[in-house]
Amino acid sequence: DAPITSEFTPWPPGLARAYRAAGYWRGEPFSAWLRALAGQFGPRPALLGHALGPGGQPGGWVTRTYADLDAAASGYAAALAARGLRAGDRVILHLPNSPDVFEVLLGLLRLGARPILALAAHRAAELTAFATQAHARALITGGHPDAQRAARAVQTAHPDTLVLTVGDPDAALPLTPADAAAWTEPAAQPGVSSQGAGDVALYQLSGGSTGTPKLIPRTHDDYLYSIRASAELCGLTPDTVFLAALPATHNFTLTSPGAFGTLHAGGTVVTAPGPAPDVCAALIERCGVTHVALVPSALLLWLRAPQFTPARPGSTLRVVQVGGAPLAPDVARQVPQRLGAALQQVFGMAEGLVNYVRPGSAGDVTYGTQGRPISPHDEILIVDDEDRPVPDGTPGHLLTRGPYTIRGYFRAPEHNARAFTPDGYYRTGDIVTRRPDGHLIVQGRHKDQINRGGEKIAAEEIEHALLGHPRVFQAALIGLPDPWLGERTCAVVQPRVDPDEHASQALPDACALTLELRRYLLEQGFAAFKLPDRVEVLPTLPRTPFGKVDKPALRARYAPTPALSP
Ligand code: J2J
Repeated sequence: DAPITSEFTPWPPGLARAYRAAGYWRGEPFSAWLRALAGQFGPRPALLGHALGPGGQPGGWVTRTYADLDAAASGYAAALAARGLRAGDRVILHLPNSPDVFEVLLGLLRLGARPILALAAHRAAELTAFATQAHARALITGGHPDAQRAARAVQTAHPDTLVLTVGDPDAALPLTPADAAAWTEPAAQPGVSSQGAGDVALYQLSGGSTGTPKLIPRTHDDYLYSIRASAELCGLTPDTVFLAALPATHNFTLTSPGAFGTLHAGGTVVTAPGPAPDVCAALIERCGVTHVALVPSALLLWLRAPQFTPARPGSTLRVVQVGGAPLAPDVARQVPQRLGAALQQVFGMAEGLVNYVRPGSAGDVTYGTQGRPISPHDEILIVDDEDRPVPDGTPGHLLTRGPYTIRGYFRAPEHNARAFTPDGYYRTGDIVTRRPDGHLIVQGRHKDQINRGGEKIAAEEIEHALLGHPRVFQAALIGLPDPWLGERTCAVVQPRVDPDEHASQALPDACALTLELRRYLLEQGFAAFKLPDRVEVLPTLPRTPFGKVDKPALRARYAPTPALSP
């Protein structure tokens, strides 16, 4: 096992004091936050949706009030404690969208265990990597056969990791909430808080650009600040009904302002299994949904769906938030007319910084920018390749630090040295311009990551995996423009040549290799969204003068010519 190096990089004490003095960090952990919400909004509906059922299939429709949710959190905390889990334990949370996700998540937070927020699409490769890095004590998953298979693979690699299954009473270790009364808050020791709000509450996941996915430690103080400030900035109220259609534990869906922001305002969260327009249209009508968060690829589907276009008279939908990937201004402009709701652009990242277009902004801001930071204490630098600030309007690298942006990834000292400046700015990897009024426009990316419809793929992770295939000598994963997803992936492979057979050997057929490599990556346990959409074969990969694979050259070679693109 790797030695424990740096688990958490704190903010400098002077800044931490300033963030407390400004009222951003309130010293309140999630458990107390939930207790206060239950006191304030007790009988109001907090969660609606299909519970998780046996086999990972949707179970019965449930309505949970704030009081129910608080009780469920205590019940899960007690049940987890009965399984031997303790405050500080890291636990992988791997559940499909359902009210259960939030109940279990809040139960873990009440216990003081630290959830690692896996995506439901993750499989054995990702879950095992999290378990390995974090020495996870447990994996909480659903009964779907794919999830159970992935869980067994995690357990094979880490026999000590407990697998607990939600929604499936026949599972080996089913997880159901105990009686809330079974939970007693750990006695506060004088001078020591059992759950300091400055401690790590949970781990978000980085979209990443390296071979192993990085964990993002978020504290109670910093995460709750971003949630509260987001809810206020977006004007959420107890009448807000938020549809969680994207993966529930993704930073956008959970906190911008998302499900937690909605709970903070006393509103109602409705869970959808995914963003499919037919299912979501039915939920909007059934539950009176007012707000939804979408990635651009999902928005494109909604804009063309007969359920939404033309906009329904009397529809309750008021705000469609779009973020996670670039949104073309001409698509943005279609939202009010076609969906009958306002557009709000959101440009955020699990590492922290979130930018919003403020509600009611002028058209050029609403449709043509990705907003400005939440906090007056968010520091923004836009710099050239030598870290020198560029003037407004000139594209540059976006660097940021502030009251809810991390100072370091979990146990990744070498990567941290590259991903942060010596004075603590996070290098986002995004290329942006700033308007004189402070609004940011995302222009591109300077990180070896592919944004496939909002789902982030670290090229290196898949390149490494492909090298394990017997026919692959070198591999480069690139993104190519796609009208629906924004980008799709292409693996360019330099095949392994048998030295006995000489160079006269024909190159393998790209079509056959596509199927073979996709199957191989599935067998290796990668999430389906990471499988290359296309595979190309070259006798040698082009190199830069420094010997790195020349990805711009590969993109130019395989991208559709502009005249042919839609
Ligand atoms: C272009 N690129 C964007 C946007 C994110 C709110 C919203 C999104 C995320 C998210 C999030 C973009 N236009 N509007 O965590 O709280 C790309 C950038 C960014 C990366 C972060 C939130 N909004 N992006 O997408 O951690 O490249 O968070 O650095 O998944 O997505 O990805 P992620």
